[in-house]
Amino acid sequence: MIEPVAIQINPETGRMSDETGRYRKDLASLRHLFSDQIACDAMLASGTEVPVYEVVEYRQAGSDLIFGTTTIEPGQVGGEYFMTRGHFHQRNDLGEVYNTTSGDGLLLLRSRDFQTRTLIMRPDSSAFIPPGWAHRSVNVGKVPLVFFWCCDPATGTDYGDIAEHGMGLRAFDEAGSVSLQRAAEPDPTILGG
Ligand code: S6P
Ligand code: ZN
Repeated sequence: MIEPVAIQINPETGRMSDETGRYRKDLASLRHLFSDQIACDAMLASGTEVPVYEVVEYRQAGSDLIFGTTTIEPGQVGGEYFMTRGHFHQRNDLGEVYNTTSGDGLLLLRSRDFQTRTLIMRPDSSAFIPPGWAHRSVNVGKVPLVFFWCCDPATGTDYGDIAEHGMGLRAFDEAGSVSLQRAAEPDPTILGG
């Protein structure tokens, strides 16, 4: 039997008292995510690293649960807010829960047949992400967006579809307000049927 354990999580930084893994994504490695490549290159020109988000996780071998935090810095590239890559789960029967602990965000969701949804991310709100919905988190605020996530470690992450076809929606700052822009649905002939 696995021993029960309590882990302290700082709601404003996402730091955890115990962790089994972490990774960080900077703008250079996420360049392809943003629609304005010229603005992105200008931000990268100095060579200084631009941190975008960090993921910290806790897992134990043999458990059906994995959890952690994601912290997205405030920022924009040509008006488009900083965001995560976005992914489907490899397992189409496994969903996820996000609980926002700090900041203001938007959760963009997309199905395989290009339906889109959005959910507000804020500290009084948890998101139920059912199986079959790709999810991307966007920081639309001025402070780090921090959320707790929990799923089955068997979910797996599939980045290919979103990298190729996008989320169907993009979130921009327009004079201080969030503006959602709908991307054209991919042409099925281009998709190959
Ligand atoms: C994994 C879960 C999160 C994300 C993280 C980064 O199922 O949804 O841990 O991995 O928020 O997002 P992404 O799309 O870059 O993996
Ligand atoms: Zn996920």
